[in-house]
Amino acid sequence: MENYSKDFLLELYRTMLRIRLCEESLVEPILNGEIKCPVHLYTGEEAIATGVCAALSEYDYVFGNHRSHGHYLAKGGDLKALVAEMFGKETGCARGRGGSMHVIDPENGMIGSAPIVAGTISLALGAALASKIRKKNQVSVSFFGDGATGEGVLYECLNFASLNGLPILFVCENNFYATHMPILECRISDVIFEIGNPCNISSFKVDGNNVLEVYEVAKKAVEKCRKLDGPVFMECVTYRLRGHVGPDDNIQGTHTDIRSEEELREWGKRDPIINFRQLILNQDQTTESELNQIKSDIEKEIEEAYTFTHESPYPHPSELTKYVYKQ
Ligand SMILES: Cc1ncc(C[n+]2csc(CCOP(=O)(O)OP(=O)(O)O)c2C)c(N)n1
Ligand SMILES: [Mg+2]
Repeated sequence: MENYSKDFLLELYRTMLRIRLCEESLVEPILNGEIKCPVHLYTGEEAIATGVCAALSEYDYVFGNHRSHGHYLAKGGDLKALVAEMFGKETGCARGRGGSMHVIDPENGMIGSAPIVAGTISLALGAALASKIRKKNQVSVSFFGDGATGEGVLYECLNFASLNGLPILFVCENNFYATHMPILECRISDVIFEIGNPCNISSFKVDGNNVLEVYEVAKKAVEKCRKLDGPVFMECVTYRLRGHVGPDDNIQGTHTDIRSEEELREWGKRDPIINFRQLILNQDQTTESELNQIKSDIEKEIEEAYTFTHESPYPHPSELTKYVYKQ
């Protein structure tokens, strides 16, 4: 392990835990029906958004998908506005009109997310093209799942990005399932990073549950992109510890989670936050009490976000179509 400052290590820990606790706070309101939009939790995958976004500047851009709370928070998105969005409030990050799958905070470089699988990859590409033309020195990151490798637009974007030397980092979060479809039922291989090779894109396979490994590869990738020596492709291998949509596909009565108990147990042992916590404790980088303080500060922030949300109004019915595009 390189020599990281204590502040940096604690910041990585804080970011991952903040994502985890914020999302876990949504579980009860999802189950009791207070939250009405579909919610795809990022639980277990926090090291990817955290490691990649730690390598970015505030001016860089991030584009997400249907499972993007982690990308939003790691890029500096406002936590209060995220919670308010889940409850459909006017103070939400998409003014209560978008819900969990349309989280956005342009001021902090989270340019948007959308549930169409692979739907934002070409948007990230466009942002990277604009950055190059305008000589802005900004890097665009496109986060997508293994399921997006079944969409043609990804391959068009890889080709175009390489052909034009665009400053874009493709980050594939390979959690081995697309909804309830195991990867080997829809792909000839469960190894993804090689799809960058035919386009001469530097491509890497990374342990997506190891935040330092993600950060180290992302940092070099971002430097390469910034020099217009990119693009770069990262496959981050991970696993979701919750259901595809909602906290647990079984609890919700649908019994659609076909993953075995044993597989879940094995991946549970590779929890990115628990393992990183142990690593920094073992290396005497921190103490239990410091880590507990971080946790209670986050819990307080989340509590305040709920007060803010419950005190916020719903959008006025007269504004139902206000932001709907009309020709
Ligand atoms: C174009 C398109 N096809 C199908 C769907 C339905 N759908 C929603 S999420 C999903 C699976 C996505 O899997 P993956 O990209 O691996 O992301 P994960 O949910 O595993 O994070 C599918 C097929 C969709 N939203 N868009
Ligand atoms: Mg997947």
